[in-house]
Amino acid sequence: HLCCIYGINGGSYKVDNSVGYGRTFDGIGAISGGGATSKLLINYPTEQRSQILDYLFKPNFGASLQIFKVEIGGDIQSTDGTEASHMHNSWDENYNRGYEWWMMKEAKMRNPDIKLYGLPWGFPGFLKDAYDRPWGNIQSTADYVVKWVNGARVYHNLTMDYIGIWNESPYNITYIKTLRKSLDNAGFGKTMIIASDQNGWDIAGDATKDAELNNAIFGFGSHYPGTNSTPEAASLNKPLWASEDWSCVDPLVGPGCLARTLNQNYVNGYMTSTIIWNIISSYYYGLPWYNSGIMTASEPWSGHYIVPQNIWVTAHTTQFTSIGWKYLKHGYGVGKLNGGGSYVVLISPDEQDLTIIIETLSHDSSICTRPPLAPYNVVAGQTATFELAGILKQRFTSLNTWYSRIGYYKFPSVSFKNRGPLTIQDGSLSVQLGKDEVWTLSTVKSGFKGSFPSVPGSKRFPLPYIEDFEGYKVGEEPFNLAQQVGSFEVDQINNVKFMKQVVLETPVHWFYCLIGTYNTSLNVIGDYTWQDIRADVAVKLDGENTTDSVYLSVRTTACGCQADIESGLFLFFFPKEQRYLLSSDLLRKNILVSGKVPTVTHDWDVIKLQAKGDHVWGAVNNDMLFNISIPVSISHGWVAVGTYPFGTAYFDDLHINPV
Ligand code: 147
Repeated sequence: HLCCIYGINGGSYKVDNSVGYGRTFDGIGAISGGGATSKLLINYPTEQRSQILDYLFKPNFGASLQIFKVEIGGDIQSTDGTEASHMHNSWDENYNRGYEWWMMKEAKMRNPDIKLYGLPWGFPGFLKDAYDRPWGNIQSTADYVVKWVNGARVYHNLTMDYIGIWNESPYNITYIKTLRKSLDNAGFGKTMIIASDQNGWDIAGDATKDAELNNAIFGFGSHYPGTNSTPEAASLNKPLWASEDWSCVDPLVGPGCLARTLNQNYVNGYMTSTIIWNIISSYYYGLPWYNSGIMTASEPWSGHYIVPQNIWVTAHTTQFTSIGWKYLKHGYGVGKLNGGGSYVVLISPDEQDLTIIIETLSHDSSICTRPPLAPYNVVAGQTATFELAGILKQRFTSLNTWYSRIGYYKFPSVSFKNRGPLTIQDGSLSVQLGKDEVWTLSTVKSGFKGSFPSVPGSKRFPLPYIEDFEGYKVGEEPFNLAQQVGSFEVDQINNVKFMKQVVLETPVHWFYCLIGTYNTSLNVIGDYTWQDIRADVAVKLDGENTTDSVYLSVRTTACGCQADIESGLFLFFFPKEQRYLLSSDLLRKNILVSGKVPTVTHDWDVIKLQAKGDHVWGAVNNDMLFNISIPVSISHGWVAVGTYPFGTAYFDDLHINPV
């Protein structure tokens, strides 16, 4: 009786490739973008920056990611900010904007085999149709994406392996076919289309009815699938991916959600890749989904960073597999454990290496952000015996063991501990499994828990702060200024550098982010907890396509996709009309005070704003405009600048001081 040998919850599990293989493993990845999630990483001190990138990308060191997915910037707010488009306008092209190019090169430098995947969340305004979608001129939209793929090759020597459609937004079948043809025509026949990066598998239904569509698509990618796909999606013999998953903020359940998902996306849903949102929480505290990266590094001024257990949970799979390995078949090396949890077995193409990954995550320590998780039970202890058959039995006599226990309030965690070799006797191998554990048993010997001697301590955003933009190259996006709506880049006239807002019309917004439907821009900087603060900025409207008003804001909590409903003290200056207004919101629905501006130079005019205690005063140049009491609800926040509506404006000499 099995019950007497293994205990009531024990089990014996076949590991056998003589029946053939399951699907091919496509790799574990993570996403930079959707949006601006890596914003603060690029100006970290070089030493710490390199360490962080090692934890993410270096093989046999940390998360050792196998796929790197990035946002194709669309000049739109896409969760934590806006990533610049390579084409702000139909007449504009630039392949050096933002930080994704840089980050892809850092990834490739560490791991030349890492696969790259690009996906737009939104598109610049010139591609917008009457329904606020990019399908008015489908060829133009395809050309726009192909230009990005080509820019990657020409300017950065980066080959895009995969390309997506439109993040979590309605797809267009003609567009998918057109994109395929356009990629082929431009020589990118090897850049594969993943569709459709939505929640669900509707695209598979369309592909069953349309051979050309089916041929255009390499694999189906769904978001937050809750480890499940559909029989229809699985029937088409295409890779199925969880092309965005996880989004955990909570350090208590994040690693557990990840461990369960990485295994069970294959066990339950036949998904051969899981791509984690997001790769690194490098955005200000106070922005949405803070700490929702597999790592956190949001203090470029201090160099401080955090390496959470997520890194080591990822390592349990990535350090012992490669893209192209085969999963065994369900029931022959893939399945659920009798006492709760799951296991997967993968084998290298030459059949010389074998890796078993086991997780016993309980319900409460592995709840993901979405979807809801139905109740299930995991026992406190169970013995799992793996019975190798056929050539596997002949070939393998010992496996290296790596162990983690997911920590939560009751139990301390263990992360990626090497427990030495485990002997396989006559094809049989037993492990005692506790609850909330992750195990890797593998012939691969290169597993390694990377580390660095020390990490600098955490510090607050440094004050006083001065930014004159002279240290940047033209076209660069200034550090620390976290553009939320609109795109801001350094420009130069007569040897003077300054920051310019360059978006001229409302872009095609990301479907889930309605702030992108408004005609206004916003760029935040500093510390979300600032209360008493003084800021000055020089502004200028010059040349064509200028905006009507520019603003400086303090105590602003406006950010992300809900920037319209948050508050702040926004001092709007209308140079042409020589007037100002102070509102407590970005959209100027609540005006606190307004009036004339006595002196306007129409050259560089300086806006000054100070909040101290319950009073705020503002000035333009040397004229004090108001000194009034602050509504009690407006207590803290970043400093911000922006325009209303879109249109160009220059900003220079931003000074922030404590008061
Ligand atoms: C996703 C986005 O693709 C990411 O950029 C990021 O915002 C992430 C945060 O969890 O969420 O967007 C989703 C929006 C809505 C749903 C799922 C993902 N939804 O309603 O299920």
